[in-house]
Amino acid sequence: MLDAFAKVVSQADARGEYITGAQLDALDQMVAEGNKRMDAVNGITSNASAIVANAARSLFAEQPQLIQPGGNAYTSRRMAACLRDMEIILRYITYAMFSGDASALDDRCLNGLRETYIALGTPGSSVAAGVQKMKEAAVAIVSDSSNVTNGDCSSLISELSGYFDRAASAVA
Ligand code: PEB
Repeated sequence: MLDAFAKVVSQADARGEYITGAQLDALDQMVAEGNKRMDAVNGITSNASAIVANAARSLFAEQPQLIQPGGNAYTSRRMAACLRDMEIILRYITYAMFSGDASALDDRCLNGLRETYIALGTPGSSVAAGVQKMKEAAVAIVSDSSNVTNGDCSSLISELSGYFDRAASAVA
């Protein structure tokens, strides 16, 4: 599991080279803008239950077969597993956002997840649709400029969106 700093070190080490000026500049920028990143993580983390519940509600409204008898989220056991899965995926996305690197998300959550859903008979495309709904909610929270010092969050938001897209395409 790497963060943005450890990633640069491991790449430099693999090539037997010093850390480049461009890499230092990028990390310097990340430190300088660290408060925005922490605010983004905090905003998602403290609204996690609402993000998950609203995304699930909206997914089931669009794909009602999931909650009908025989559906993949039918019975409270499967419904609970589904909400739990969405929460797990969201949690790993917050780790990626916090560390500025996707490796925690990749290695500990997404690796093998598609195969797990195939084995379970759970439709990965529906999980991906749920992840996209969580993305919309998370981006709205991070973009909300009320009660915070205003600044440009566009690159943070595209990084964040990228982690959701990565999770969605890993299972779709
Ligand atoms: C992944 N999900 C399920 C299982 C596992 C995961 C390993 C099987 C074991 C169990 O039931 O607990 N676990 C999960 C995860 C990690 C992990 C992401 C990462 C570290 O360790 N059903 C739907 C929706 C979707 C869904 C489309 C969006 O209709 C999910 C939610 N996951 C779902 C369901 C089950 C499941 C299990 C319903 C139960 C399947 C079953 O037993 O029939």
